[in-house]
Amino acid sequence: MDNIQWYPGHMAKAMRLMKEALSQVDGVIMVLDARCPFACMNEKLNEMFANKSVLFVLNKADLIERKDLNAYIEKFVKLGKNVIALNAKNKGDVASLYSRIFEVLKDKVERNANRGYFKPVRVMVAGIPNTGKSTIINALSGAKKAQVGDKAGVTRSNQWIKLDKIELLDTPGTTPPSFENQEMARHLAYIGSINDEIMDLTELCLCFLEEMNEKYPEKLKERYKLSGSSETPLEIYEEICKNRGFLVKKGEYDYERCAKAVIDDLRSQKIGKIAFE
Ligand SMILES: Nc1nc2c(ncn2[C@@H]2O[C@H](COP(=O)(O)OP(=O)(O)OP(=O)(O)O)[C@@H](O)[C@H]2O)c(=O)[nH]1
Ligand SMILES: [Mg+2]
Repeated sequence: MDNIQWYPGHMAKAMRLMKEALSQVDGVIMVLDARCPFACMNEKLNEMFANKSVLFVLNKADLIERKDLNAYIEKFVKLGKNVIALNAKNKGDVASLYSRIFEVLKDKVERNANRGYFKPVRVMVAGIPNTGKSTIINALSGAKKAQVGDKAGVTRSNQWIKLDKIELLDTPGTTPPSFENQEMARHLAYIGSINDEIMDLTELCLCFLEEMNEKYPEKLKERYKLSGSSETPLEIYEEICKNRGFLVKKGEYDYERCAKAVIDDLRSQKIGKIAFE
């Protein structure tokens, strides 16, 4: 498929405003999607936070198998990173995240305590679009203070959310100015971190079916009642069109409608738990 490239003006601006806010924060929570955490690593953000304490959150941990999650966690630990897995919709997980933030920022918390007056710890929440930054902030604060939505680019400006002991800065999701690794870019597209409108969804669907057919053929077969006779990704694509009745007219497949349905199934977890890396 064509190269994926997405760096709209609001992101360049968001990066600039994040850089400006950096001097006001004690540390950073970098929110990654657990299904493809390395694709979610925006090197521009990592560079920006080089001198800050960073806690990497593998969010949406409920969407992959435990063994895959453990393997990813191990990789981050080996790289010497602070890491925690999270299902932002699980209260116990959110409580663990809250304690972990204070653990990672222990020095800052102690320094604040020694000032003689109370100063909350201030944390920037950053990451590529749609990873669940705003959801995590709402979960930590116990209220719907930040806007959330299942598409890229919901948060459009920095917003401070103040809790008793901690202040969280919600930021807009940002991608790198260019994607050097197109396979990783496709993974971001699958999980809804790239605006669907800039891509050809039929090409994306074909790539997804190819990858699924290699990594999770059984899940694909089960979801779409495949006969097993289709071999190429295109044959599988057309069998899904046929099985689901996605036709423009008799004998002519509606590839577009099928692509939307398949991508929707993936994002609404109807195909099951998938680890892309
Ligand atoms: N299954 C699952 N879904 C989650 C989790 N966390 C967030 N979501 C969903 O992910 C979608 C995106 O959440 P947001 O909080 O808006 O993501 P964001 O990172 O703030 O996105 P931008 O503001 O666009 O950068 C929403 O539909 C959330 O309900 C999680 O741990 N598990
Ligand atoms: Mg947001």
